[in-house]
Amino acid sequence: MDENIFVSALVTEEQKGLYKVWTGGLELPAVVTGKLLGGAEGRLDLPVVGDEVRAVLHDNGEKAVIHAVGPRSSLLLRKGLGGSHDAQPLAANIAKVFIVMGLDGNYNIARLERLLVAAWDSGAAPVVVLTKKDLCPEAELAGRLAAVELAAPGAQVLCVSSLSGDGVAQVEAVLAGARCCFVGSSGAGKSTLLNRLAGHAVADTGAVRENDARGRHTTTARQLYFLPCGGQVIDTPGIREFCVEYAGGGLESSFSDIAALAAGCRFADCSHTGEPGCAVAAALEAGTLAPERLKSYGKLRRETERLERKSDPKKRMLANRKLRHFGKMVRDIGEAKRRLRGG
Ligand SMILES: Nc1nc2c(ncn2[C@@H]2O[C@H](COP(=O)(O)OP(=O)(O)O)[C@@H](O)[C@H]2O)c(=O)[nH]1
Ligand SMILES: [Mg+2]
Ligand SMILES: [Zn+2]
Repeated sequence: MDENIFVSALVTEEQKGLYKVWTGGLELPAVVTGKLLGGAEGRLDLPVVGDEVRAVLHDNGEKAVIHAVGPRSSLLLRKGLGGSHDAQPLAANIAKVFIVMGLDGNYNIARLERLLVAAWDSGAAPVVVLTKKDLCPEAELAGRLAAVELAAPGAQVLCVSSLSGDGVAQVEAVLAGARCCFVGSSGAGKSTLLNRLAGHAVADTGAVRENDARGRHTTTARQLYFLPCGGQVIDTPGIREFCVEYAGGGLESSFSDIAALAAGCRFADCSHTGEPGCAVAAALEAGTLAPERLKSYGKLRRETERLERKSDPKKRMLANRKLRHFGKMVRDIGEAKRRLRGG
């Protein structure tokens, strides 16, 4: 039997609950333990890119399982409309937040001010990086720089062209030896600057490749890059994409059997908790759906909804009511089966 030998590891990537961690000179795929997931009261209790975690290696050291998240020295959050409960963590343990803004049409002081608030809130030092210097007419540059410096007291302000390389050395000097995070709206030039700093293409650039046909972001991973200058950068995708889809779509795919049954329920929004004409309950009765299967689905759904509830008090109330019914139904069915078996 495997002994549980704990190692410390750095979280380098997060994509919908699947992680990568850096440990012992290797980057390994990682998941969190059920205990950590189940005990998490919200997204903030789960690993974030930049976190130091305690993990156990499995499969001859090819996979890691994360057992605990270490204390954070800083945490950058994107706060949602619902205030602090639906805050989305973007990066942990960063020394500096690079707020990237283009000197082209991307230039927007109001947005910069909001990002500065988030950066200061994180506990890390904000740095403003104005990109696309080559696209800014000489006559406008001084005025724009002055406006940015006025909006960003206490923050360093840098100006670069990732195309020509002008100003990149200053960015490297500020980055060197520090773990940083890039934030900024889509199209600001984050990935282009990152590629320039890396010396080769590590991140997708350009609006077209970041969006699928429906205009949604497809590059949803948060990822940490080790750069030749000795710095580390966590690139965050555009601001729009992050939401509580967390296990939502994946849950339906993993339980496509239940989803297929649910399609036959009389009510489109059937919660399978005793509504008339429920095809899921009928399948349970008929023995074509195993109660264990429904139970696992319920457990995972609870985990997803626990995250969602944080963001919406009304949803929270409804979810609690539904879950009570759901638990009771599973118990009742289990008891009925035991009675049938004569147990
Ligand atoms: N001319 C010019 N174009 C740039 C510069 N930086 C980025 N771009 C362009 O701006 C667009 C968006 O850049 P990207 O790095 O994908 O932005 P991101 O969404 O913040 O990662 C791309 O078409 C880049 O080629 C720059 O310094 N100069
Ligand atoms: Mg990008
Ligand atoms: Zn149903």
